Amino acid sequence: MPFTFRQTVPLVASRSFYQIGRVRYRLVRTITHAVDPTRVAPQNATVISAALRYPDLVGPAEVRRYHEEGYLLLRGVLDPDAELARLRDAYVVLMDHLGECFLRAANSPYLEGFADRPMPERFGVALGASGGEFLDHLDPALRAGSSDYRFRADLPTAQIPELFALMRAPALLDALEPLLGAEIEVAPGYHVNHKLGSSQLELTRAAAAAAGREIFHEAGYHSWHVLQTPWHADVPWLLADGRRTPVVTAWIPTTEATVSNGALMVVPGSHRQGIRMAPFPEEELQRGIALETEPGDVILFDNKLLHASAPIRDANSFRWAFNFRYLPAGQANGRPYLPGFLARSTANPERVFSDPRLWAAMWRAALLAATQYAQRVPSAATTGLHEARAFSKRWRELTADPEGWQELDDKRVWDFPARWWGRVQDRLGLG
Ligand SMILES: O=C(O)CCC(=O)C(=O)O
Repeated sequence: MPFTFRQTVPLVASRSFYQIGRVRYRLVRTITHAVDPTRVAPQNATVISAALRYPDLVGPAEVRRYHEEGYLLLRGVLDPDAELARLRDAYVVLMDHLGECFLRAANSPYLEGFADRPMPERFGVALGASGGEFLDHLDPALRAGSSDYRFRADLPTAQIPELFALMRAPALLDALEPLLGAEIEVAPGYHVNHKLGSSQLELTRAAAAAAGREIFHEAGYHSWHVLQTPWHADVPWLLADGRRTPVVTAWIPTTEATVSNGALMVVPGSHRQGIRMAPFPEEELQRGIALETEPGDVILFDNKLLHASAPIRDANSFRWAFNFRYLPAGQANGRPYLPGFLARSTANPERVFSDPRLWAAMWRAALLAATQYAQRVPSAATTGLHEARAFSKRWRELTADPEGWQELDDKRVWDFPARWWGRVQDRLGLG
């Protein structure tokens, strides 16, 4: 059965603040975030209609608000029936194909009738039967630096032309240009986040058990994708040399995202506190607001902004969002071993990257190399600024053009200059 979107409803939900009672506060704190999940963006939140397109969509006032609040919620930037639908449809084909591969490999009883299940169930079953490995192909950037990451060249990759096309969508770049300038690079780290309702999660666990796999066992990773996302900022996951780069995340829902099914939550202004990791002050998290969105809306936010997802209370919901990251061209992106590309340029329009097949080939080469030399991908947590700079510089030299990426399976690319590689090894305990 093809996946159909739930009917979107106008945003009439209360936008007023709710006080958190003492007892409930404790309960919420234990099971979700220390904020009232029913609290949605108040009337004066940074919400902008796309009735007028760039330069009116993000003008000087919005740029000021972005810097003050750390985010902008832009309504109707993308066309849900064109740009988003194309990607969604192609992604469903990819997910189904990958799902079937993992189900066959696991000899899963869930293979029977798989194609007849609704899409959210197919997703849940594939996730469970693969023990989460399914996600490593759909969203490789988060784990490609982990020592146990494995890219399987025999399976399809998420680098499909429709994903590339959405990353370069003119309306998205128009909205970003006032924030980043006219030279815009797409960062290598993109993510896809599905939030599963309890009925799908049950199926996921059952499919995992049938395959003898564990799921949600690894601190953070699979849980981050499909359970409630905990409060965090994105910046600490970048290598140290990328942490001062003004990265903007574009969060793009393909389904409606509400306070009951995992809307994105943000703490306005929290980006001004600099680079931080959990735990965050309770009082600060209580200022968190949920930003309800529909397909076509885009949330832009600073990578130092604290964000999370709202609890998933609807048992059958399936919230699905992509997020892409953008930065001013030429600055350190914090993950130099994965391929980004120039998406817009006034200075060098001829260098703007437009070939989805080449982009896919670059990712393939990068993921194979990261798999083969996994223990040599520097950890963001332990690699100092000096080493990070040297590492990025070397990768910029190696991969300045697509040829460089194609040659990454050559072992020599991972043989770093001994004078600083020794220090990285010491820090990582690899000596
Ligand atoms: O979609 C979500 O709920 C969270 C996405 C996110 O936090 C991230 O990828 O950094």
